[in-house]
Amino acid sequence: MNNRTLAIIKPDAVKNNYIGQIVKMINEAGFKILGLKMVRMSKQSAEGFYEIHKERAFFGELVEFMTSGSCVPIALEKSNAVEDYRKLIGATNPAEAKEGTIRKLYAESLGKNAVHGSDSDENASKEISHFFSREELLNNS
Ligand code: 3AN
Repeated sequence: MNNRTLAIIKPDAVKNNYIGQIVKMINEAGFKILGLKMVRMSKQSAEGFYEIHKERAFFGELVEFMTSGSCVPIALEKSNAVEDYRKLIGATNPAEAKEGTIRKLYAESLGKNAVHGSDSDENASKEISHFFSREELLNNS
């Protein structure tokens, strides 16, 4: 069964000009792109998106970073999308990410870690809705 996940190319990777390389890796791993845009998130939008982390010590830093420049949210579809995309991006901390993963190749640090990936089907659906209306997804899907 095909399911969905939300990727975000974060401001560090956008600033470093890695959009093309990262989208290529996503394509080559067999994901279908349902939606893609470039946005500069407001503080309110970033706080809403990362609500589950609001009690964490790094929350302020995370919101500040995610609003520091434009990012590229991408809605993706594939069988086993959430798990397969997380395998493709590697561990949260790039120092622990496996060779050949997006974070190993393009992330700067634990905070500035190049890409986001949903952690469950339920969150994927919420996160896709955070950035995309139905009309903005492939064939209104
Ligand atoms: P992942 O993005 O791999 O799902 P989470 O959900 O644990 O990781 O963390 C969300 C985001 O918060 C990470 N992508 C990272 O940018 C940031 N983050 C996580 N832990 C830290 C930390 N200790 N210090 C700074 N930022 C962090």
